[in-house]
Amino acid sequence: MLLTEVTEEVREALAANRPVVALESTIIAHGLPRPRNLAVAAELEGLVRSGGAIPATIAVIDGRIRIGLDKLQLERVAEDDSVRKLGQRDLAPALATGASGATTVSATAFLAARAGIKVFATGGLGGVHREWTRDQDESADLRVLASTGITVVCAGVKSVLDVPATLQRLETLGVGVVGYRTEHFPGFYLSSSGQPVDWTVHSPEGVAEVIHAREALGPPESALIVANPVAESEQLDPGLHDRVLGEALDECRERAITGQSVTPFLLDFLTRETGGASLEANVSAVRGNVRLAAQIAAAL
Ligand code: PSU
Ligand code: MN
Repeated sequence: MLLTEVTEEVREALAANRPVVALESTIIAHGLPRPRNLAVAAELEGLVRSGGAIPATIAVIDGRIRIGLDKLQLERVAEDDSVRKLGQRDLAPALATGASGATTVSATAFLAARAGIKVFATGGLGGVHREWTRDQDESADLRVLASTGITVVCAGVKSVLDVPATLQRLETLGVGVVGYRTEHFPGFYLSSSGQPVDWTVHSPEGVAEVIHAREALGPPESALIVANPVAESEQLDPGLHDRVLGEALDECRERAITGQSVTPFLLDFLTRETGGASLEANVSAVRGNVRLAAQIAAAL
């Protein structure tokens, strides 16, 4: 692929049909505070390895797509202020201008699928924002997941969003959703969003069966979301969540924050105003997703 560098380790694993898990980089650059972000990024790669798979963290560095990052590149993503947030539509201008950027779910899913990676882990997906009847804001994650045959392990969609509206959009777009050991769609920081899921699987092998059945129907044209809740013992206190999220949404509106800045602003506000509790719930959710993604990749 033009302008793409795949690390030798990832290339060899893919060629030998060994398990590989793609990881996004926006969560590192724009979703978690420094210096914790770099520690988490390294920890996540370690979790993929202990699960018997090869991690492929994806980013754009100096105008080149990187599938798999070395230590210095991971540090760049975590620490360099000039690292932008790149959705799928931003890839071409970033490559053409030699920019560096962290890839969101949309850009990561797109690049991972093109590289032949079948499983991808993140925290919470983007989706339809609250008050979308007034301010239209729907993450590009949804459109790309509608047209990319990859499996995404996540703790649902970020709870700052309109979860029922996002689930409706996923249905319309033909994106598969299965709950992992749950009958409820997870709520990112919370174990449950309160919304039901239609399908539940109980093991990594069970998810692999769903993936094989999808492939038997023809090359998958849309994504499969494996919705994996954060453990109840590690979730954010639901009362605290609702109160601080209300304040965060008010502040976002008052300061007229829009577009790509909304999600990082809300996540950062929650981290500060919950005294770091939302950050711990976020990290716990991502850890669980990365572990499960490695097991699914191995089961395939
Ligand atoms: N999950 C996290 N933290 C994050 C994100 C996901 O735990 O920061 C990022 C993902 O990269 C996702 C993006 O694609 O937030 C959504 O941003 P937006 O709403 O602007 O599309
Ligand atoms: Mn958005």
